Amino acid sequence: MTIDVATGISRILKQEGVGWVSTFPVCRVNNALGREGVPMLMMRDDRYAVAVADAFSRITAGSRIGVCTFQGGVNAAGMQYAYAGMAQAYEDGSPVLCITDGVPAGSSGNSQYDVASAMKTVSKWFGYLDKPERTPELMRRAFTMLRSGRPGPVILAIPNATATYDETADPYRPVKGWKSAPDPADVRAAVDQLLGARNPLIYAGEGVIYAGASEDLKALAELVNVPVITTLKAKGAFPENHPLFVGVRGDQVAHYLNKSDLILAVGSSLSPGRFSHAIPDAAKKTIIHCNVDELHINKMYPTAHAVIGDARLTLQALRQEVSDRTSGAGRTAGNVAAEVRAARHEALARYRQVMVSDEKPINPYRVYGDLMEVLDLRNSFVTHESGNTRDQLSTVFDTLIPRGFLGWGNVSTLGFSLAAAIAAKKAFPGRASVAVTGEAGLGYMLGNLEVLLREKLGITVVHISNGGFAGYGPGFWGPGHDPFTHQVLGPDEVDMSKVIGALGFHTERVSEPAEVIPALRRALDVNTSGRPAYIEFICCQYPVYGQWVGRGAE
Ligand SMILES: Cc1ncc(C[n+]2csc(CCOP(=O)(O)OP(=O)(O)O)c2C)c(N)n1
Ligand SMILES: [Mg+2]
Repeated sequence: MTIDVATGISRILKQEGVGWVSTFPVCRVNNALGREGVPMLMMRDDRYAVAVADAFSRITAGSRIGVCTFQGGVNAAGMQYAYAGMAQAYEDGSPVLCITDGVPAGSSGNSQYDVASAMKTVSKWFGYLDKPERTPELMRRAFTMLRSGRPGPVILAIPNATATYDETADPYRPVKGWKSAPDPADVRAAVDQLLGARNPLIYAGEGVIYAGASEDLKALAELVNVPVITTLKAKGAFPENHPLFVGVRGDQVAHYLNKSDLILAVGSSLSPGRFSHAIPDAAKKTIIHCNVDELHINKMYPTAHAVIGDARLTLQALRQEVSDRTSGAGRTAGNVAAEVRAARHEALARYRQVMVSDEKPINPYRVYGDLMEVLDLRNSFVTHESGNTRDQLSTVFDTLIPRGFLGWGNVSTLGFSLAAAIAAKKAFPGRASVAVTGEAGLGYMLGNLEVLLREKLGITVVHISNGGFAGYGPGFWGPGHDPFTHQVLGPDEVDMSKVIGALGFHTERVSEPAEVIPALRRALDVNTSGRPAYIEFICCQYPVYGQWVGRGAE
């Protein structure tokens, strides 16, 4: 049967199990999506169209692929705006599928902005559908890239969505996705080193989550009796109430990174950035780097042993090898768990104190402590914003299940938290979904709040309202690093709960510490009937949080 490209793409997306597509108009496949009955989640800007799909892929660990469409072609206004979302997805390695209009034959070089070369800088693979018959081929390649190897965004540009082809000539079959297992010799070499180390440390990255390897990570850590740190993006890959869990950031993490003589990195790129640790004295440590591909091997730090393959298969192979060598006994090494507990206790004491503080304005940590109290940590989703909410939550928030918390941002682009909370609601409708933001993140999301009402997405936005970019200006912490650009109108001048309440959200403004829990409970309660909530907590500026090793306060 002869169909047009847009219809073919819509049908293939259905075959691939895609349940909805986020978008901001226009894109020439959208009408076919509508006709074929693929629901569209219309965001209010193109960056959010990408961000919601991106976050859906992250939260489901790529087991369900987020798909978005946006305007491209010669009039690539949508793409120019979507670029921010694409760059973020690429930076963080998220397997999102972006479909856009391609520049039609005969129009190349017409616009100043070169669509194809711009998109190639932010994608794992860029496909240009230059012949309608290639629709199944390019979709197959797209889903192969999305489901195999190192995760990253894929872009498909469709120059002529109405061109037709014979659907029966090359029938589409869904793509499974493939994994690779590590070389047994590399596994043996890694285990030789691991069992010979005095103070090994496991450094777990997001690859563990994408591989669905949390249980295997736990099993290996227990077998070898080795403490575990996770990256910001991998927060939750290891249960944070586990006796071997050190942390994501803070003094206890610095202590273990400094003390370690061997680092077993699994599923992390080991890229020291603004929101990850540098490895102190890297040249004096043995770095065993387990990664899905070679891109990150010998990057920044010398890799002593690489183990290349899927994180789950790698962890299983390491575990088997350790087990064989030790007759199942594993590695005994003193009371590691007691040492970890003591280090955590000492480093977190100052935060635990303010988590129960009665001071006014409210200390932000009080809100986080109470949030942990109110949420079922095994059946909820929380994410941070760029700014202090990221730094503080990633210091203290206990994450018990993978993606109970989404940490994001190798570079963290403001405004992503709302997209993440929406994606979490779509992925797990029964879970409470909370985005914690400051003023800046809130500013980015305002236009998109309407979506929550229209789509009846029961999400709570928690605003740590402190009248400025905490830490940028002067305060008890010192002069601040951006003293000319830190103040915005604060809760004394603007009542955001009224502004957002007028839209139709359930809103509250809370200035009493004792009211934090009741207000959160009311918000989560209205969420269950599909009504979004916004709670403004009048907070003090308190830019205190655990540091990254190798970075000063920024
Ligand atoms: C798109 C983008 N531009 C700039 C930044 C830099 N930036 C990070 S946090 C921040 C301000 C955060 O202030 P606020 O939202 O009030 O949170 P607070 O730290 O006060 O809790 C800025 C400007 C960014 N992360 N993303
Ligand atoms: Mg602020």
